Amino acid sequence: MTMIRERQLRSRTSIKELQETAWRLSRQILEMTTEAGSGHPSSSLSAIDVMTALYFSGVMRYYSQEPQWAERDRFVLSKGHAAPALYAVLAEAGYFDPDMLSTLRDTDSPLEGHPNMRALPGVEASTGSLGQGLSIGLGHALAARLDGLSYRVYVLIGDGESDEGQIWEAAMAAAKYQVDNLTAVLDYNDFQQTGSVEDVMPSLAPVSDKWEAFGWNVREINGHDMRQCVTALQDVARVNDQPQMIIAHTRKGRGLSPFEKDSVNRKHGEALDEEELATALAELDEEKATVLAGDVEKPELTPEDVHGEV
Ligand SMILES: Cc1ncc(C[n+]2csc(CCOP(=O)(O)OP(=O)(O)O)c2C)c(N)n1
Ligand SMILES: [Mg+2]
Repeated sequence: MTMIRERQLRSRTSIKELQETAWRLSRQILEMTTEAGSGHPSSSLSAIDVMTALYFSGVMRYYSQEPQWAERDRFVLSKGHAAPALYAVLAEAGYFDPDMLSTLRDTDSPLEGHPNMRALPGVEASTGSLGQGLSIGLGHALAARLDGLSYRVYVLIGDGESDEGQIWEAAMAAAKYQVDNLTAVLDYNDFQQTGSVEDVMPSLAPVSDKWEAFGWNVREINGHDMRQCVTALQDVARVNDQPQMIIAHTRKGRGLSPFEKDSVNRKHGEALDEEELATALAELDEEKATVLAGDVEKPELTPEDVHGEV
C-alpha cells in the first residue's frame, strides 16, 4: 500500500500534459451538464485550469484509493455550484469511475448538484451555501496543527462569493493564527449570478490590496495559464507564518463563445443546448490543435485582457 501511495504522490506532469488534461476535463464539464440539462458549466470552466494544476502537477498530496488518509492535503470547493469541475477532477484522480459523470444530478446519483461529502469519496466538505468554505478550510488547517500533521489545505472561492461576510471573518482569523498551511484561490471571473461583480458589488476591487491588508500573502496570476497556475501553487508552499491568497484572473466559460454571448452573467447556472455544446467542443478542439501545433504556448488570454493592467 505504502509503495503504491508513494508512486501516486511523486508523479510529475509536464505543462503540456496538464493542459491536455484540462481540455479533457473541460469537455466532460460541458457534456455532463448538457446531458443533465442543468448545472453550472461556466462557473466550472473558469476554475478547471487551476484545479487541474492543483490535483495533477504533484503539488497536492492525496491517495485516491485511501480517501481518508490522515496526511492527505484537503481541497474545499467553497463555490460548490462548480461541482462539475470537482467531479471531473476527482474521477480523473481515480476516486470513482469516470462513467459516473453522466449521472450528474440524477436522482440517487452521488454526483449531486452541489458536492456532498457523505455521498462521494474525495469531497472534503459539503458546500453550495456560499461563504462557508474558507472557514471550513481554516478549521482543517488548524486541526492539522493540533494533531501534529503536515497536510496543507486549499480552498477555492468565487468573486461573487466574496460578498459574503464570513469570507472576511475567516480571512481575519487565519491571519491572526498565522495559518501558513492554508491557501485560498480566488476565481476572479468578473461575474456572479445576476450580473458583473462590478455592478453588483463594485467595492470588491482592489481585491489584492484587501487581502494584503488582512495579513495574507498575495499573488495574482492568469488562471488560464497552466504554467502560472503550477508555479503559484508551488511557491505558496514556501510561505511561512501567513495564509496565502492566489488571485486567479479567469473568464467565466473559459472564453468559449456560447458563454461569451451572454454579457449579463455568462449563462450562470445554465447548461448549453446540443447546438451550443457542439460549438463549444469544436472551439476546445481548435484551441488544443493550435496549442499542440506549437503556434502558441498556451491559451492566448492574458490577465490584461480580462481585467486591464494587473
Ligand atoms: C449563501 C448563498 N447565497 C446565494 C446563493 C446562490 N448563488 C449560487 S452561485 C451564485 C453566484 C456566485 O458567484 P461567484 O462566486 O462569482 O461564482 P461564479 O459562478 O462566478 O464562479 C449565487 C448568488 C448561494 N448558493 N448561497
Ligand atoms: Mg464569479
